[in-house]
Amino acid sequence: MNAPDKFTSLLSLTREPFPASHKCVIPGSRPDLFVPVRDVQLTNGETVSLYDTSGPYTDPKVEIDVRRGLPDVRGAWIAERGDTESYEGRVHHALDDGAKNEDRDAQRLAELRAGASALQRTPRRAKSGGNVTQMHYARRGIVTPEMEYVALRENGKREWMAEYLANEERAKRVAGNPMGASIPRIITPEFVRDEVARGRAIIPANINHPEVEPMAIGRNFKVKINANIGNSAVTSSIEEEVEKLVWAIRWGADNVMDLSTGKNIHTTRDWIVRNSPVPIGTVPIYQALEKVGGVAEDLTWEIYRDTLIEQAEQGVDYFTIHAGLRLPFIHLTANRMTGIVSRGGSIMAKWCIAHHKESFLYTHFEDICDIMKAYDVSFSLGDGLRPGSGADANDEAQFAELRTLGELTQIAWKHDVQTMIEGPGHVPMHMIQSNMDEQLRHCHEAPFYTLGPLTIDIAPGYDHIASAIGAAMIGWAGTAMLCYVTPKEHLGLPDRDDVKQGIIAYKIAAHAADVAKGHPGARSRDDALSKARFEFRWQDQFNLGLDPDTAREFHDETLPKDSSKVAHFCSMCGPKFCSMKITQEVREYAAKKGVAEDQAMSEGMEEKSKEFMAGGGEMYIPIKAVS
Ligand code: IRN
Ligand code: FE2
Repeated sequence: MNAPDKFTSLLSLTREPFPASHKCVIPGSRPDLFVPVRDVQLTNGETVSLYDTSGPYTDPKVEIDVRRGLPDVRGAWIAERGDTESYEGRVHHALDDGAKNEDRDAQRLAELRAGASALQRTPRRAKSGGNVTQMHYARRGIVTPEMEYVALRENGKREWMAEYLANEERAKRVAGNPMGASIPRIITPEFVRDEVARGRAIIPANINHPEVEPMAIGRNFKVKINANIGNSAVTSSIEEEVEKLVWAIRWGADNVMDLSTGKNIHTTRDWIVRNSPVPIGTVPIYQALEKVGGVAEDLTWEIYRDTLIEQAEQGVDYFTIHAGLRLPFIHLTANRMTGIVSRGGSIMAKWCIAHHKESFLYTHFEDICDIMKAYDVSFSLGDGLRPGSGADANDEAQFAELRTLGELTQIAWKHDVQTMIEGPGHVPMHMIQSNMDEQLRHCHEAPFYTLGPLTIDIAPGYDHIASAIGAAMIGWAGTAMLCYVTPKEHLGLPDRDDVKQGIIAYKIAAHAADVAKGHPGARSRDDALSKARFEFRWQDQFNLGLDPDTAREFHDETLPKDSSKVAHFCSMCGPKFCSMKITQEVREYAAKKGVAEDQAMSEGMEEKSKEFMAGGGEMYIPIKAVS
């Protein structure tokens, strides 16, 4: 069978390792537990280890065949717990979804089937009536390998264990964080267990997704970001969706949600889950709606329940479920500027109104919990009533739903089902803090996961920026995961470049929050980069950045020569007016003359002023003069 060339070439492009980087591992307490990190080799001999979400894709030593899927990370851990069984799932029957499409040519269908069946795994579930959630283990005092993995990953240091043992005191929580977070200096497996047990963090890791590299979402951990991908009826192919996944995690997406609608939903998801080292989330109501031909009123609990099971068998790690949107809340949106903007929310509102009945997601919530705990799928309780404009922010509809999500959290926790809470949306800056306050008040510290929020509504084409501002603020306030927004938000489907722009904007927001929250190790990357910048180690400056390619390209634009990559100036100020260069000269001057730095500064400035006047007194140096 011919592999589509376009895909192969795209994928090899994305597998390019980062410059001056290689994948290394932090070994854990057992031989099959090691956490990958990206080591950046600096020109001064130092190495900086970075948290890495890209899985094996950036490791040229690993052979990857997307038609077979990634190797297992945690298959043995799941098996040795002895509490699951494999069974004949629904995966096979669902393969034909969308097969009736007239426009599908036979060869293509055969190819898809062949690909999908190679990828299919026999599903597992908890042995009858059992519970296999990380929360269930945590609450019984069990530290799972997944929890240890998370601890190693959050610390990001090889020597953490030695450091921990040498000074156990330091592992205690640090007080005094301005936003009330309590991140310990050293994150231990026991700390992770405790956070999961009390519901303050989740580890989304379906037992049918053994390929996942475990990660945690919680406010005492690094702030995470989610990228949405997904085909719609008209646009992309399955291969392109896998490519988008690989591309998204390359730039740092911690989680990816597959929001596919239209044809081949099931098969697309098989490809994505089997090839994903990051947790995958979905909104199952989208597929359920496809099954009833797009007519919301025709949805039933049974169709929805079967869809949950089908996706749980495939290995989806968390489900957005809009169960807090209740019939009595719908009228609260009547006078809104922008009504109901959530896709899932509007589907459920339509169903409730058509039948004048309470939402089946709400009435069957405990039945849903039973499915979640049999596979360890986490709840992402949807915000169907989030505001779609600044004008609607923090209104009664939004908060009535939020309070209901709090109620549902307690029901989920009764079943030991891991839960996070989705939040807005569009919220002006001065109203952001109260969103976090209300969430903490009503949702019992379950992790908050927000979409932005967009701080203003006048930036179509730039909503990744409008929303990253809000995301940084709410991340600092304690939100655990930020759902990215791309420049195409409100306008169209994001392409490859939009996905990257959205992710980088959100990495900025998340990292800004980590630095402000004092997450151990967050600032060290900033420090390493600043040092490189001050010492004119250009390559190191590029390579430590979030996007080395763009940094290098921008520098090349004005100073293309290789020699300028070691030059002690840049094209902004030119060789004579570089503030950093001057500071270094002042320091040298002070050392040489044995005078204090501020005295040297004024003497040095005087000299510089003479030099400046002698040079013609021009503020801007023509590019030619410096290249
Ligand atoms: C995140 C926070 N609030 C909403 N989200 C994301 O929006 C959610 O995780 C999913 O990716 C998408 C669901 O959109 P609808 O169906 O609520 O519009
Ligand atoms: Fe919006």
